[in-house]
Amino acid sequence: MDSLDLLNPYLFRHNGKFFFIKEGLNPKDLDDLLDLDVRPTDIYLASYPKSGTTWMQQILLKIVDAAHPDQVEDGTNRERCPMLEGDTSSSCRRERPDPRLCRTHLPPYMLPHGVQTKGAKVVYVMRNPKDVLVSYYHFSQGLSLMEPPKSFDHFFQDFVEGKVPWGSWFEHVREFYSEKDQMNIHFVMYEDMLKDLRAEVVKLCAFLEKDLTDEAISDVVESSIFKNMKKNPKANYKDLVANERYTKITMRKGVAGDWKNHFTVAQNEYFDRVFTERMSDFPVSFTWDM
Ligand code: PPS
Repeated sequence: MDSLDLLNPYLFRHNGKFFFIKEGLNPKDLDDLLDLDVRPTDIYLASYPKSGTTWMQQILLKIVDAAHPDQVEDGTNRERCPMLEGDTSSSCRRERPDPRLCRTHLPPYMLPHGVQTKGAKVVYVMRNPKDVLVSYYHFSQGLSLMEPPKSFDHFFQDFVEGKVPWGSWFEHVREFYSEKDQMNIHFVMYEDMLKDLRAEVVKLCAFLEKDLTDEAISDVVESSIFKNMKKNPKANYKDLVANERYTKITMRKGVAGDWKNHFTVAQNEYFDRVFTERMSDFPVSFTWDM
C-alpha cells in the first residue's frame, strides 16, 4: 500500500495506482489473492464498477446452470458468484464442482497469477464511461462504506481523476484490453447487450464452450432482461440493503444515455476532451446513446 497517497479517509491506494475502500478490503488480503489457487475451468467475471457486472453475473450463472443442470445451487447470485476481493474466505476458493465463478473489479495486475498461467476464462464487461459515471454517482450516494459525494460535480471530477473506489476507469479498461493476448479473455459491451442480448449470449456460450439449445438460450435471455432481474430476489441484490452496507439497490435504470440527464454542456465538453486525450488510440469504440 502507498500510505502517502491517502487522499480520502475512506480510500487507500494500492501500489500507487488503483484506489480501494478501506473498510473490508485489507491490502495484505488483496496481495495474497495473487497466489490463490486457480483452476483452468474457473470463470472470472471482471469489470470496472457499474459496467454491467450484476447483469453478466445473471447471464453467466444461467448459462452454467443450463449446461450443468445436475449442479444447480440454491442461493443468491451474489453468493453463487462471489466477489473475489470482497470476501476472501469464499470467492473462488469455494469447493464446488467445476466451473467455479467469481466476480471482481480488480485490475488485471492484481488478479491471481493462475488466471493467466492456467488459462481461466475471463469475461470483461465494458460500458461507456459517461453512463458508468452517472450510475456510480447514484450508487455512491447509498454506499455507507464512504461519505456520499458532496455533489455531482465533485463526483464527476473525482471519477475523471480516478479518485473513486477501484480507481481510474480509463486505466482499468486499457489495462484489461492490453491483456487480450495474454489472458483467455472475452470482451462484452454493455450497450451491445442492450442492442441484441441473444447475440451476446450466443457469443458467450461459444467462449465458455457451453452448448445450449435454442430454448435454453431463450431462457437465459428472458431471465436477464432488466425488468425480470429487478423482481428476482436472487438477482436484484435487495438482500444487500438489509445488510446495511448499501441503502441503494444496484438495479436503477438499465439504459444507455442517461448521462444526458446529468452532464452539463461544459462537463460533457470537458469529458470528451479527457476521453480523446486518454483513449484516442484505444481500438474499441463506445456507444454513447441508443
Ligand atoms: S456493481 O455495483 O459495480 O456491480 O454495478 P454493475 O452491476 O456493474 O452495474 C450496475 C448497472 O447495471 C445496470 N443493470 C442492467 N442494465 C440492463 N439490463 C440489466 N438486466 C441490468 N442489470 C443491471 C444497473 O441498472 C446499473 O446501471 P444504472 O445506469 O445505474 O441503471
